[in-house]
Amino acid sequence: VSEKVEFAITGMTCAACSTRIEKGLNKLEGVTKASVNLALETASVEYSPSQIAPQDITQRVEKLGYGAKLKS
Ligand code: 9UX
Repeated sequence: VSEKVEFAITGMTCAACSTRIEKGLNKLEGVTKASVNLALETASVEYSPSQIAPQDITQRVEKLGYGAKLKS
């Protein structure tokens, strides 16, 4: 089973920021696909709910130094 969520991301200034976040999220156990859109300031993440929760993803983004807010 896989779920898809979108986050609003703040604090990205250059393309390397979005790449950093993408790599960081794709490394998380339970994340099957993460893609970050710099222009739209969004991250779209597919994950497996039995392994990880959206809050863990938010936390990871914050740990990388950016802001993340779950879009409902
Ligand atoms: Mo670009 Mo982002 O030099 O953390 S990587 S601003």
